[in-house]
Amino acid sequence: MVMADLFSELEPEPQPPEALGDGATLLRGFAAAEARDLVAALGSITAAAPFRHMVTPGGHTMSVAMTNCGDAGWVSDRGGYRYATRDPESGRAWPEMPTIFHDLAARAAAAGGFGGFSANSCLINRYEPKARMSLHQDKDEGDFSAPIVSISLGLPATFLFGGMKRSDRPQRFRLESGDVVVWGGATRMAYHGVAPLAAGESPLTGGVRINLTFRRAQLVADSRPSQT
Ligand code: MD6
Ligand code: FE
Repeated sequence: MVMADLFSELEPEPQPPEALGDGATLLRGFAAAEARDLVAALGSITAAAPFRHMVTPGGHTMSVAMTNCGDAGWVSDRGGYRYATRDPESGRAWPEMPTIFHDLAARAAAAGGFGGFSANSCLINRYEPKARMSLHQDKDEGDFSAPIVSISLGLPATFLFGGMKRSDRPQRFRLESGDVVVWGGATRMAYHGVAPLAAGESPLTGGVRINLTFRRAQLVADSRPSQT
């Protein structure tokens, strides 16, 4: 194998946009060149706001560990799902969103057809083997004109992309490290989830998958909890 092949394996080339649905675009490899810097920036964020397993309003502990950075963070507890300006574990503001996070999310959104996206919230998801995200809609943001930008890092996962009803059979596609999904418009409320993570070893993150999900959340007051 020549050196060029070795490098291209470590850092996949950005691929042309693939439409997943009306307003939903998969940008394979879009974040590959910055993946290492994104993971490096997580260190100080998780030192200040450690990963934790949140509890759903129904009382289930989520298998995915989460934290946030930015002006608002998505949280869940027995009271519901909502955006909060402070980390409920510490009472302090969430760590600042690194500029490279914000700017990469804006560039990805533009590539997906949503110019002018300025994320004020980044939910950071950590999947250990067997961790999964059941089908859900992202509906706590208040402003649904802004897209969501989702970056995959480390171990690959199977993403489930369903329809407007929970019972619609989802399409399945593989998300690799460096892949970005931009999600807005007509499919903004589509049900989606992540299949149980297969064990593996990533040169970037070790035995886990990290997902960064950027949103524009309304911050008039801390948003009202939803219960579903
Ligand atoms: C994940 N992602 O990929 C979970 N939500 O780990 C999401 O729940 C998600 O990727 C809205 C838009 C894009 C996403
Ligand atoms: Fe989601």
